[in-house]
Amino acid sequence: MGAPIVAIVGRPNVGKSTIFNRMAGERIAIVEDMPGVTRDRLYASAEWLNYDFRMIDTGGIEIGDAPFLAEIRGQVELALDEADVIVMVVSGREGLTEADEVVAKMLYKTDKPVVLAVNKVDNPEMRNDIYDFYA
Ligand SMILES: Nc1nc2c(ncn2[C@@H]2O[C@H](COP(=O)(O)OP(=O)(O)OP(=O)(O)O)[C@@H](O)[C@H]2O)c(=O)[nH]1
Ligand SMILES: [Mg+2]
Repeated sequence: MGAPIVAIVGRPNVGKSTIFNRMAGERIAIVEDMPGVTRDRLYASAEWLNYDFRMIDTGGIEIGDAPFLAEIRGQVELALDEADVIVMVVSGREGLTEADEVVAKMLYKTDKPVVLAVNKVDNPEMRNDIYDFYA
């Protein structure tokens, strides 16, 4: 059996590619402060606490019916099919958004384990803002 696969999903601009690059230990995915930067899925090997695994970075899932949004959602579906574990990333800075709910709905369909990661919690005070995400 190959290494387990972790798929990183979430709405645009929450920091998925930043986490992916950090875990991979190199700058594979483009990171920018604008939504919709990642479109195709990207793969990398990673190691954390002596566990070897593979990661898939995916494009941000957004509300809307533009053709590229449908394409990104299709790419995410492929990543979900391949994954053993899914990490859904949200942003503690912006809080819970409608797009987060769209992502969550896509994940209801899978029976694979989903871990919710609240990113952009940059200081201890911001920890108080994470509880909305229990929804
Ligand atoms: N303040 C703060 N900014 C962050 C953090 N993680 C990432 N960012 C910034 O958030 C912006 C978006 O990061 P990306 O990693 O490109 O986000 P993404 O989810 O891959 O975005 P898409 O590919 O467009 O879906 C960049 O400007 C990052 O530097 C964090 O923990 N705190
Ligand atoms: Mg990205």
